[in-house]
Amino acid sequence: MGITESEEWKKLESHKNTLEQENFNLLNAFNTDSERFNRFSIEFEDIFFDYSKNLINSETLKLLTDLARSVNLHDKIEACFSGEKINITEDRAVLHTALRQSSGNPIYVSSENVITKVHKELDKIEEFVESVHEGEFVGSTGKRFKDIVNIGIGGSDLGPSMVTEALGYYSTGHLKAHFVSNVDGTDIMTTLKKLDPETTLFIVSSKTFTTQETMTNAETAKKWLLEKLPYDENNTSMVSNHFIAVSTNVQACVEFGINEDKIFKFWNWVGGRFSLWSAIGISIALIVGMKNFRSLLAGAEAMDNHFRYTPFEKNIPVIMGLLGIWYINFWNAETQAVIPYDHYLSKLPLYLQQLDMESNGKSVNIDSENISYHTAPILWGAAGTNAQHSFFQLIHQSTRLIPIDFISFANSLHSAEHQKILLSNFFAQTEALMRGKDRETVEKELAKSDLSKEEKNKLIPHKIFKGNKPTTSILINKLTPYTLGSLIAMYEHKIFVQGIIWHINSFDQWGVELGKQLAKKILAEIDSKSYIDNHDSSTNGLINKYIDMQL
Ligand code: G6Q
Repeated sequence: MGITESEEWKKLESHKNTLEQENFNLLNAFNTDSERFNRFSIEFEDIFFDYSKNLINSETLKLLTDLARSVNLHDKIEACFSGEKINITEDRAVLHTALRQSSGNPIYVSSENVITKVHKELDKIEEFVESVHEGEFVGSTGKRFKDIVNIGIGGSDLGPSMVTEALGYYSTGHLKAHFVSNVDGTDIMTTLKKLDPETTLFIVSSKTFTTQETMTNAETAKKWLLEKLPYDENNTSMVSNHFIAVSTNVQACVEFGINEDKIFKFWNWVGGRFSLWSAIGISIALIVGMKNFRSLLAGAEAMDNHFRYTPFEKNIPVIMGLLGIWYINFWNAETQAVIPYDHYLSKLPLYLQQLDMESNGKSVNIDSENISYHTAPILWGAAGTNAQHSFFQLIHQSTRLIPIDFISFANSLHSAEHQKILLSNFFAQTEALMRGKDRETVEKELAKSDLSKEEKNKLIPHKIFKGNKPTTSILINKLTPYTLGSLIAMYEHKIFVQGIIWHINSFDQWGVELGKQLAKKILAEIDSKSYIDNHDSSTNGLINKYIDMQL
């Protein structure tokens, strides 16, 4: 029996209909229940999670947690944490949580204790970071590194680039980070222009070390380096002094010219989009130092323990996941917005797009059957308050239902004066989205204007805000490596919860794999320089136009 036929699902459907028939209104819900805020908020360490401005009541929460129990969510969480091969289509364990486990308690995958490997690799990263910071490991001409360039894409780029930016305040000041991901030559060329080869360290980050974009960019960087630096007999020291790699494919790294001791490993039980906690995060460690990197891991570990051991009703990722299910499957919400009111977190929506949509953008369940219900939301967002001056119009006044996560920090890293203004916007928006503005208020506002009655009547509907728009507020004490670690892990687990309820494999990405194969065939055809006729007429026509257009 599929989830949509279950008793728990059906009860939620009829409960949603009841709420709709009763015209459930958030403002009324607050007015008639003085405990609503306390009932629907959770405090975990420095994170305050207020979900009281959502279209729910106590019955909703009960029915949603019943749904979670009906799919044995608790056992599924345990299976994941203990290293069961829950990524069934790739026959892999899913153990990004092991990457931040500080205790030595063993976790076995194919009878190997992964925790020993994780701790050993972390120590190796630490030693390397120190050797760069101390000026022991230097460029081939003996100069200290000033810039690092992470060459990677997708999971080997988005996490490190988001976190490096988010933790910019905590930079040790030794190095400046650059990220090159796109195969569009503009990305690497504009980056190289800013760099001095003598003081640049490239990090080739690729789980497979075969990804077209990454390998193309890495080769271009190597060529640039060899052209710019004084010639060395066999070029060995130049490549090995300026390139390190993070990969599961050691042999390919060696073939590229990277010294084996400068290859940082991770393992196939770490999914790309969950890999920032592994050596893929070496650029983070190089920028903020190992102490801060370990603190990032500790924050994530704290969230792991909260997720694993807290009853569903007080469990932030479980509640987040269930709220998403509620809106997507029962209220037909197509999208989910995430608005960080913190400039450092500007890239968070981009990062979460991959995490959520690549994990749960599926239409076949783990029994290999097609499913009829929607899964991952279309996730989008941008930093507040900038977003208020652009797409908030649609959130306030369009016909769409858009649940939003508002994220902010009580204490600024820079200016308390600015923070007050920022946070007053953060609070005002969720209140306004809930309250709306009724006809009476608009009429009062227009009372003193010179407009005629007819003109006023025409204008009034445009100025009315229906309100009753759901939001969740995540207010955190301060942006630190630790709280950021917790925040990211919180979203990882939210996605896990939803994947379990939807009965899908959140840990494969065949859609992305397809993209990796498709272009290769056409590249070979383009290289042949003759007209193409073996595709559909549009694809043939476009490729041939491109051949004609080449200067
Ligand atoms: C992430 C995806 C994908 C992957 C990139 C890069 O979960 O699998 O985004 O990270 O395609 O792959 P490589 O690290 O193998 O270069």
